[in-house]
Amino acid sequence: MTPSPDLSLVTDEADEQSHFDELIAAEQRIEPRDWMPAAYRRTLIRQISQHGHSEIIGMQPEGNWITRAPSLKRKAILMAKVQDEAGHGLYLYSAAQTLGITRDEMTQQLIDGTAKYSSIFNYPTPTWVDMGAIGWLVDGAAIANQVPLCRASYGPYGRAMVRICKEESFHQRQGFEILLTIMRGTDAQREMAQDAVDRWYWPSLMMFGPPDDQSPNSAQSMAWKIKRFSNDDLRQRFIGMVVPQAEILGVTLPDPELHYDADAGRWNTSEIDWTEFHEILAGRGPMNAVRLQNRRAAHEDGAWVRDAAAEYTRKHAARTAEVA
Ligand code: BYC
Repeated sequence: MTPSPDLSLVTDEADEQSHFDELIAAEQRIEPRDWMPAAYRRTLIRQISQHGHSEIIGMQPEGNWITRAPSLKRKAILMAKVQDEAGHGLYLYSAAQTLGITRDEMTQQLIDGTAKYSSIFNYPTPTWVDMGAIGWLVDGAAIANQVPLCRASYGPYGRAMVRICKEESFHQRQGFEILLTIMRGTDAQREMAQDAVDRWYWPSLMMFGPPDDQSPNSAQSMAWKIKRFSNDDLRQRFIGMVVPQAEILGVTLPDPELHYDADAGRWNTSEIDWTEFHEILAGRGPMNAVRLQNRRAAHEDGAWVRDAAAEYTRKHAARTAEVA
């Protein structure tokens, strides 16, 4: 005899789904113990863990300059910024862990190259002025992308983003201030600043992801209110933000086509080099191999710390059991 299907389970699942849909429609937050569709959970794990990896890998291009910062004050500021990025990585990994993935699994995906991290961190930082350009443009793009994520429908992600955005906004200002100081210097310094802006402008625009018509995840992520704006809309906002700031700095954005089309209400730009973007995503950017190699080496060098912590936990549990 064929067993009859358990209709109560079907109804439960349908009820859970409609409760989830109602929460999303009412701008309520989904919390870790709430029911959620498996694909929503997978998307969040993908985005939050990749975001965490970006913060951790993002420590390298600037960490490269801590020992060579031009003054004690600049060194202290840069160290604080890089430490903030480690903190952001940890908040994000913690948020992802609430969805059922472990920190070990995420780390493994990063070091074996199966998880992505932001394309932007695969470019070199050959000069001190790059610290200014990164702060201004890269952290500026991060803010444009991340402020809407403070309203992400998943509670732990949205709450982590609130603190992260506050710190990013300090990072952006320190970068702008480095550039402003250098632009008030000699002609050679101004040329260095322009060169750094030329190198970082286009990669910053790529941080927002592929164009909307080539972004497979956007529609569903926006329906779930994880993403609040499309990749192209956020890119437009960012351009609107940096154009007046470039004027104040006295640098030129390296796009001769850039102008505001008042009728369309949009910035017109030259075509972004998406081939370069896809090469980087495929692991063939200028610094991909170095970034991953450094991360792998740091993980291996830290093995003794993990072993010691595990051994301490084991001994502590054994002692507690003895006393009991
Ligand atoms: N780089 O369908 P799409 C920081 C991938 S940290 C690499 O549009 P989605 C900072 C995308 O993952 C900056 N990969 O995807 C830190 C997807 O691949 P999978 C990091 C990219 O998720 C230290 C595929 O392309 N910020 O600012 O809807 C110092 C198709 O894309 C990139 C975040 O992570 C990219 N640029 O939208 C200073 C923010 N773009 O996973 C600064 C949170 C796309 O399907 N993340 N891809 O294999 C997001 O907002 C979204 O995930 C994205 C992409 C807008 C990035």
